[in-house]
Amino acid sequence: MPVNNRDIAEQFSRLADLLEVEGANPFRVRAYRNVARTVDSHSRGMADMLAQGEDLSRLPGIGRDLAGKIRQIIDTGHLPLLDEVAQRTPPALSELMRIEGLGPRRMKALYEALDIRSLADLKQAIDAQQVRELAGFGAKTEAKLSRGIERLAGNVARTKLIHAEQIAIPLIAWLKGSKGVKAIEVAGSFRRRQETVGDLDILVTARRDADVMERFVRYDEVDEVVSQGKTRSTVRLRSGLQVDLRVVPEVAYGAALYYFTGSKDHNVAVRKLAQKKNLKINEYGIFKGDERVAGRTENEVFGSVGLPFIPPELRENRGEIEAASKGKLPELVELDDIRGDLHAHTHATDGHHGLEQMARAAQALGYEYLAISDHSRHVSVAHGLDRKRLEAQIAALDHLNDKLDGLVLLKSAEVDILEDGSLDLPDAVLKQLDLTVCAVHYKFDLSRTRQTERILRAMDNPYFNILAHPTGRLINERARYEIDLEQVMQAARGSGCFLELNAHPERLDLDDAHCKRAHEIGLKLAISTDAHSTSDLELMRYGIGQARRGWLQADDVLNTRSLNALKKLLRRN
Ligand code: DGT
Ligand code: CA
Ligand code: CA
Repeated sequence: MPVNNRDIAEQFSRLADLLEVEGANPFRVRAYRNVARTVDSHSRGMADMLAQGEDLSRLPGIGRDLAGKIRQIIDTGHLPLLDEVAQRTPPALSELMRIEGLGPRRMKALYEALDIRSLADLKQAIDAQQVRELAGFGAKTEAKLSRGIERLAGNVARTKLIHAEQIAIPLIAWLKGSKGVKAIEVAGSFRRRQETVGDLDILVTARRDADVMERFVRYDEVDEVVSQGKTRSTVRLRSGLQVDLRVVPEVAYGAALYYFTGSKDHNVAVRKLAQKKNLKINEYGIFKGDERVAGRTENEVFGSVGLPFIPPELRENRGEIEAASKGKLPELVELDDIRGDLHAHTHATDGHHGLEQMARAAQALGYEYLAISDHSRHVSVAHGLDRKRLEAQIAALDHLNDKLDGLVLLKSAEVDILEDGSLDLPDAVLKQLDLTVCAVHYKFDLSRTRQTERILRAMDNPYFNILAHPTGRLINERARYEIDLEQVMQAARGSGCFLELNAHPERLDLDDAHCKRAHEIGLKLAISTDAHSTSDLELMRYGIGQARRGWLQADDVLNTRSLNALKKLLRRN
């Protein structure tokens, strides 16, 4: 991997930090910081420039000596001076310096006032509330350092996509309020619709005189401005989510959008393709030699390497580049393809709304059908349905269906799969339903073999249709239970059962890789919201995002079918 400008800049700013803690000459410290800034914001890669025989010492603020140091980094990946300085700094100090929010000045104060020499020292001082007492610190800084330590340890959960979206939408609206903003888009894992995101990567094109950067750092939710520059700034919001904003020229917008959408693995693979054509792809454009040959749109980027547009959700280097080059990209399922929802609750069990309200919400979405699938008894929700109550609901559904226009409410139930693999309602009532949604809600800790057998056994019941949230995971909260999903998927396909892709953003269960596997073996999935309220029905789009990441086409998805076709598919022989 060629060394990029960001890596070079990071080494110089680390060097500056360490020297500052040592109390080195402030001019020298500033000189290194300047190099970091110059390199980071330079529009061309230092490595490329060197390769083309250009003289780096002609860059502003970079003399012979500094140009030589840049060359060392490019040649060896290391800056010997940094290694040397890091060696004589107490090792814990240079580790501590990696904590976000802990700059050299604060580091020095902690070192001198509280003799903090290690992460453990710092944690202890924070717990004892000593840090907030230091001049220039305060409780807020103390809390920030505490978060920084967690983040360093990798303990901070990634942000669920839905939360990231709730944060991104008002932020984008705020940025659009800046005069001179033209295009604006969130790239990164957010655009790829990954179930969680590490940070937000926002790209903007703007008129020269736009004040978008100033506006960004002034945003009400900003907790800390991590860095601010003309073309790139980073802030940490109160929620803890970090946001990068980059202002890019219009001629390079497509290249930047492409680059920062990632994923990194995908980018690397496409860059290799480009190299074979003697082209260079980076965030500034597509270059033939020194000439920018493309980069205004993403289509131009793909076109230049002879590929069709690859949807962001597929850009994970999981075969999409090969598929694209053979003209075999899947035609991914879209929200518009969805004709109904096969998993929803009412206040008969743990939902918030009644049958009619749910029906009206489904009509508003233009659905042809909505399955009402309230819980059976075993699950620990209040008032799980027994046979008698379910039969009463069935009667109510018949009655309501007579009145409804355009929408059919399907009779269903979310039936517990008991520990021995039997279902929680008698066949005599199950056979009155249009479909069952069957699920594991307890005994998550069975061995893999027993959990798998439990589910296989449940699928032997002729009234079993769809396995709901097949792994039981809750994102960031509960790991999946042990289960041989491959075996379960094969068995489902063999016996006319289906698996659910639960669209709820806390679940997204199946995950993308398992969706892709289902697609490969020809097992159809239901994308279902598991709605507990009318507004939950709108969570479908998260399921669609995950389905697209899993290469699913409309054909792979049960609920893209007309009611008649669906009923045929649900009939097991
Ligand atoms: P995240 O934030 O962890 O959920 O994941 P991403 O994919 O948003 O990653 P992030 O924010 O670190 O970077 C955004 C995109 O920028 C990433 O998807 C690809 C691109 N990128 C970042 N670093 C590199 C790199 O070293 N090489 C290449 N080729 N691309 C990179
Ligand atoms: Ca990101
Ligand atoms: Ca980022």
